[in-house]
Amino acid sequence: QQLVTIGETMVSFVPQSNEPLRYGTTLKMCIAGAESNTAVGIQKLGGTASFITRLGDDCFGQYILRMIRAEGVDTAHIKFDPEHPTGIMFKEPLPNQETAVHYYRLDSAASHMTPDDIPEDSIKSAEIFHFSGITPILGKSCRDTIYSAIETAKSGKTAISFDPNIRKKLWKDQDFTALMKELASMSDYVLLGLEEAAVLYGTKEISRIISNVFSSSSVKFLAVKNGSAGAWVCDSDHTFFIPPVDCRCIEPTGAGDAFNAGFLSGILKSKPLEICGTIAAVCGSKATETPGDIESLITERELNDILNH
Ligand code: KDG
Repeated sequence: QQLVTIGETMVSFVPQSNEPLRYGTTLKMCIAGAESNTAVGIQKLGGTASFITRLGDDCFGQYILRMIRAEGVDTAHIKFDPEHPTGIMFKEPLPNQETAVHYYRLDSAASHMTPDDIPEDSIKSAEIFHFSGITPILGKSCRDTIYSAIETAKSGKTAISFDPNIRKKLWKDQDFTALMKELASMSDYVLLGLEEAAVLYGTKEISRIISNVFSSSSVKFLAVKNGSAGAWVCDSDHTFFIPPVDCRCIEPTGAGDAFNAGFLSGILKSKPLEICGTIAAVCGSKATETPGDIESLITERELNDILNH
């Protein structure tokens, strides 16, 4: 596969109206998970992706497997854990067009992943190993799993792609800033939000973010995402501002993962850096047009139609 990624996928219950959950709004069953979102995004853009996780041996785990496999993602290395449940989450609309997330994922199957769950060959044979900062904070065994996958990627020719995906709700009272910075410094591609850059590097000034991130010699490309205000894509010598793309935003969760899928699919097709940024911006903006995370990830044909008009 071109891209391999490891993470937790949850069943996500998505409200069908703007009512707060405490009034018993109708919910639709969807899937959510930063890494599986990106894997599905790559696959829809004509690439090949493999997703590694543990699911509970329950109806939710079976649903997630069906959903991911239906998109063509390689699921051969997904394991079912008979002892722990599949994580679930609920989205709740907030008055200011933002979304609150309620997690029920403590002690989930995915949080019990271990380095033994990761087939070395599939990491070594991939062009890119992508992960987010969510997985290594799910627990010690998940952290070990990610470090082991990084080591395997580094022992081969697999590029490492990292998005810190900071979820303060999961950080609770722990500070994972140092861990996130270390993981970024070990990566080839660092894809992060402007707000996340401010948390990690104490600045929102793009030139200072660039000098912080590129102080590690392993980093080759950086993307800084700023939602509806656009993005920057950089290598150590060039910075391109990528203007925002028009969309009819309904719910923004997952836009960053879609941006990553677009960016990495451009890299996989050896496109110039600025074009990778443009593809990423189109994918990210279009991903906001449905309430779920993956339903509005665009296909290669849709991308080409947008780029050509
Ligand atoms: O990036 C979107 C993710 O945040 C969402 O799909 C859920 O992965 C998720 C998480 O752990 O919050």
